[in-house]
Amino acid sequence: MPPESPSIDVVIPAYNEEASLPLVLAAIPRALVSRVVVVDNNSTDATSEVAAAGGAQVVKEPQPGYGSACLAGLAYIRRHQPADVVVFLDGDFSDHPEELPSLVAPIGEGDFDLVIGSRVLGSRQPGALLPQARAGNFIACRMIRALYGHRFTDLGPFRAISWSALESLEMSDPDFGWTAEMQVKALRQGLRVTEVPVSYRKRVGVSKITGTLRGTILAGYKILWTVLRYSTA
Ligand SMILES: Nc1nc2c(ncn2[C@@H]2O[C@H](COP(=O)(O)OP(=O)(O)O)[C@@H](O)[C@H]2O)c(=O)[nH]1
Ligand SMILES: [Mg+2]
Repeated sequence: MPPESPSIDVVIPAYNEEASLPLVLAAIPRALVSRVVVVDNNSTDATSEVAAAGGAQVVKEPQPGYGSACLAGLAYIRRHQPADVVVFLDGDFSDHPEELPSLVAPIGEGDFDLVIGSRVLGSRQPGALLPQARAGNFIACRMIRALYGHRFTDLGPFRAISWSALESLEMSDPDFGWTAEMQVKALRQGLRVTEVPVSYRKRVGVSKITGTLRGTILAGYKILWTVLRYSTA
């Protein structure tokens, strides 16, 4: 039985997010969080500096990619006394960090191992979730349902997972397959997964993934491939 109020590490992958990161860091309910790790992949702006000024532990990862950044954050945590739960959060201020308690609650109550913040179930500012992201999510969730028999509504980045469950997943995706990999591996391993609604607003600064044609194509391809790949593993 996990404790009622688990200790929490927050991992934020960030690439050129100097404008949004201070807002993200200020909105995290710090009293509930042991440590915030910002993973910077060769940003050319002041991402690392604003992260440190906002009280985060800065980890630098030369290998580019969303998954590589998350892996580097986890490697750091593994070496420095992991908390009970890891919360992943983007650095763009699209998510509402103050909603962290509702993400962690199902784990703290001992009922679940992985909790996905669903932007589809939550309230979205018009235009916040781009049409290509909505379509990609929908297709990926349909495929997951067909291949794994579980109904997700989103592959959102704001999520909570117990450290022990996360370690058992042996995450490996270096880029856009990261979120899907976590969800399908959790299903394959029979982890207890659920979703809670989260709010979503337009990001501060420039999109690196679904706001670009290249990012959309690469992410769409990689996510669907990841869903397929682990279905036969
Ligand atoms: N460290 C790191 N962070 C990244 C990389 N690509 C995107 N991010 C971060 O991942 C999050 C999501 O990216 P974003 O540009 O918002 O993509 P979108 O939500 O699809 O528009 C943001 O916090 C980005 O700074 C990367 O290569 N390395
Ligand atoms: Mg974003």
